Amino acid sequence: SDYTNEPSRHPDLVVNSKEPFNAEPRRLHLVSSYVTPVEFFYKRNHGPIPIVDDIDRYSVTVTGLIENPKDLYMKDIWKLPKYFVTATLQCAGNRRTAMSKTRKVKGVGWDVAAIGNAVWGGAKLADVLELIGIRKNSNVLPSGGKHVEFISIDKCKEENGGPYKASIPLSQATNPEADVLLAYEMNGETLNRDHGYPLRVIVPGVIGARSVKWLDCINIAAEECQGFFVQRDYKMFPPSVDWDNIKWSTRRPQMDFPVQCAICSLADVHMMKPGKIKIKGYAASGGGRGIERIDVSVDGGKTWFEASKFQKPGVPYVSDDASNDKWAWVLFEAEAEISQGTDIVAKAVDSAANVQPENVAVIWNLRGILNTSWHRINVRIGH
Ligand code: MTE
Ligand code: MO
Repeated sequence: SDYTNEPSRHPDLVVNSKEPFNAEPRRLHLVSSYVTPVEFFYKRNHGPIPIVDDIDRYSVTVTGLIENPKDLYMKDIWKLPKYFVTATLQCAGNRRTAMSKTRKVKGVGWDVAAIGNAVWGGAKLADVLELIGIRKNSNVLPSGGKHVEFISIDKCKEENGGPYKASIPLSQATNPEADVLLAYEMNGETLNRDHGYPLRVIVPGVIGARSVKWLDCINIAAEECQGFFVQRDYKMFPPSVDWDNIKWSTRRPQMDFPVQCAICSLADVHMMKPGKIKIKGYAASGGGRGIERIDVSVDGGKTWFEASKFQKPGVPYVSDDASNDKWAWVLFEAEAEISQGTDIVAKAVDSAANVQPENVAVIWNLRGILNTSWHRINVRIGH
């Protein structure tokens, strides 16, 4: 494959793999702002970054189980009502490196920053599908169409040189409330090449793997996508399954991400003098569920207190407030007095009262996805 035309990137990113380019920001950069700057937004790729240089000739082909297949040009997409959706994108592999410490897993290693929050601007997929005659809130079409598949123009070795692809149910794609976007803007700027220029899918509340970048084709199908990343990757297996006994077809592709949180103001091992410590991080849940609470412990999990949380800086976040960005993370902050070596722990509770597992061992899985175990920082007293 050809990696000679990669875009330039911020030098402060932590590069987890160079080709394909996979990188995340440093922890502190991640929680410096509610909306993650584009240059500090994690980049997750499976091949070289495609180049689309003639925007007038670029089109998305909508095809499959529909009467009139159609090429949609950017001018057709731009004409549709424009929506801004603040949504957190999280890779299912976020925190994979820590899962490997229990038992080795397969995949690109990530610290806690394979996640970011952006304001995505674009057309609603429900409006795009209406253009080709598919009604809002359709569960199944007379043709048997039940899934919407997104096919990219990139080339991945997992697909034997073919494009990255994924699908979502038609019901989600045609539900305007699900806020699925064909996005052409990120934080008010034209989407850049790393993040999917000229057009990408954003599926809020769902693992990043379904938000296909560099969209080439939308295929209406009876079955979910049969591609590698849907059928043989991004599935959650129990700890008993390993590479010698895995049966991919026994599990469903992961969609919503579970409740997650991480401390971003401290390294895994934090050296300090006795005194005050600031604990800052993020919490997020999938499916549009809000964050009810973030519990923090400075005695390794024996006793807990609540962190303060916010989306808009200076405005306390209340989990059921209608003005919240429902697809977005919340940032949290707490302060404590530390006099001796200890573990600082954070865990979040979402609006459905879902909680995070205490240990990574109970959710260990061979692909190392969805590490949502309590986030622990080891504090040592010294210089
Ligand atoms: N789309 C294409 N075409 N190719 C890819 O490799 N990676 C997916 C998804 N969409 C990918 C893709 C994965 S696994 C994630 S987590 C997100 O894009 C990452 O999006 P980002 O790089 O904009 O952060
Ligand atoms: Mo991902």
